[in-house]
Amino acid sequence: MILLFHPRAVKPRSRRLPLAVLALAAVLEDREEYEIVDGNVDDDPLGTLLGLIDKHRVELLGVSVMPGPQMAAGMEVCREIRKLRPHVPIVWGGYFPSIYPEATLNAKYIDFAVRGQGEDTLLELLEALRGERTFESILGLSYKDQFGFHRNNAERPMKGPDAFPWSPFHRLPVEKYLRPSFFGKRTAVHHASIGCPFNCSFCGVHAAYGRTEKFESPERTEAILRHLVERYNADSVQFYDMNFFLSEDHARELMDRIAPLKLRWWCEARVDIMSRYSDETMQAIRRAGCTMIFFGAESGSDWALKEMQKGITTEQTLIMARRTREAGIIPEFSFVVGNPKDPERDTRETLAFIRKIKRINPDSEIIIQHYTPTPQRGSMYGDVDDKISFPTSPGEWAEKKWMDFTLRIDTRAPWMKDKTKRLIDNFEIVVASRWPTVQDIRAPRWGRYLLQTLSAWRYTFRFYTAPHELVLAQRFIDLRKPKRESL
Ligand code: B12
Repeated sequence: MILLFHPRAVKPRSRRLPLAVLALAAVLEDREEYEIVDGNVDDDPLGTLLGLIDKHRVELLGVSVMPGPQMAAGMEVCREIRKLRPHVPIVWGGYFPSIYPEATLNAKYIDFAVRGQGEDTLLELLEALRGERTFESILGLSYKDQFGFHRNNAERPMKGPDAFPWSPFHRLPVEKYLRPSFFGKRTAVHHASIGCPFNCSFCGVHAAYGRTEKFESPERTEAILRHLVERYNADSVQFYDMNFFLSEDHARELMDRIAPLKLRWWCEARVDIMSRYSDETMQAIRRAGCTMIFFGAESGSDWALKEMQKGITTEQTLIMARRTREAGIIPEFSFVVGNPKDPERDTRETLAFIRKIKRINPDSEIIIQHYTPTPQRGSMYGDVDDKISFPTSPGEWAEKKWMDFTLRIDTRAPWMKDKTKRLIDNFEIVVASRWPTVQDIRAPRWGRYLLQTLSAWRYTFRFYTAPHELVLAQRFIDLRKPKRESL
């Protein structure tokens, strides 16, 4: 039997269908005996895994690991399994081992790390464990050889989603995953592509997958969504693709196909691409149920955007602030503030830019994070390699300091003065109070009103220093922060 383990990543209310293990389950279905254990629904995943190991001949424990709290949860369970059932081989896959294969293999309790797309690598790893092929022959695999040396095989070229079967949703208690959100009462998730063709200096996607994006056919996206609607009563969906929209023709076809499903949905897109779309396409997107679009605006400085290789301009962000307002779609603009080259100037210009966006479209949701580098396949932008020494094991990544780094709470970046960090954090508190996110469906109306009233004078007079009263009020109301939904 193969065990697929998805360690706990979020609070129960933010639980979502675990797409990574579902994608792996799809290639095991009807071919291998397997079980999925998800720490987001199972309060005692260690006990469940041990029970399964004792009952079946378990050939492999596959663990899906994103950087952050999910990594720490996976680490704890795997350590125990190695201690209590040392005969079970353990493989980690997902963004953590893809970006940090060396740190992954430094853990005694991990035997293999799968980098990038995992379906074929998992099947080939099973063959190798059964003596049917060599470990050297498996693309995308990192492993320890018989002398304990780390071996990193060549990258695996990516296949498009259509090359693999559908997710076997019936293997999970789907109703537990369709949670209420701003978008609906039963919100599903879907990934209609894989990878990203862009090369932003701070992002982990091309570090894990290289620089291509492959799309699912619109027919298949429609069919999967229809299944989620008809079989599980999903009424809304979050698309997790890095770029839900690339070619305008593809977007139009997909919109025409999904409009009849009457879903309300959220997706991620780019301002450069969408600012070129026609008004008719924007309307088709709205008619198809698009409610909110997340845009990585990243900075209010064109020089910083160029430095980060983002490939967009501030003008395009402003265009999309206006066009989304006209179309009746809420834009969510995310910023990574404090560029290593000139963090003070970037911060100053970005804060002023956010104020400009709010004037054009006050409904814009704003996400502010510190610029946080992610190790890349090549050298890192901003000479970060010389300035930060990254952890060398999962245990070190799980320390508070590095958890704060991963969660972009405090990157402790050597280029950032404390004064600048404080300014960014205080500004974020003031903006989040002046416009409490619509995505927090639990925040009471009086709470929103209180925050708006308390913060109005600060925003008007640009006085962001020491907003203690707002911190207290946000805590009292327990205001949710979009994109910071971890434990
Ligand atoms: C969904 C998602 C989430 C969800 C949770 C998902 C979950 N694991 O439960 C939420 C919203 C909670 C979330 C939170 C965070 N996320 Co997130 N998230 C994503 C997102 C949008 C999609 C991931 C996904 O489902 N992909 C679809 C599946 C099918 O692909 P996959 O995960 O890559 O899986 C494939 C392979 O990796 C591999 N594989 C995966 N697992 C395994 C296991 C085995 C055994 C094998 C063999 C293979 C294998 O095979 C799979 C199929 O090919 C990605 C961006 C993206 N579009 O990829 C960011 C992303 C992964 N997140 C990221 C980050 C940073 C975070 C946060 C730290 C953000 C924050 N500031 O809080 C938190 C921390 C989460 C935590 N608590 O640990 C980064 C990670 C890279 C980095 N820079 O470190 C990404 C890449 C976003 C980005 N552009 O930077 N996230």
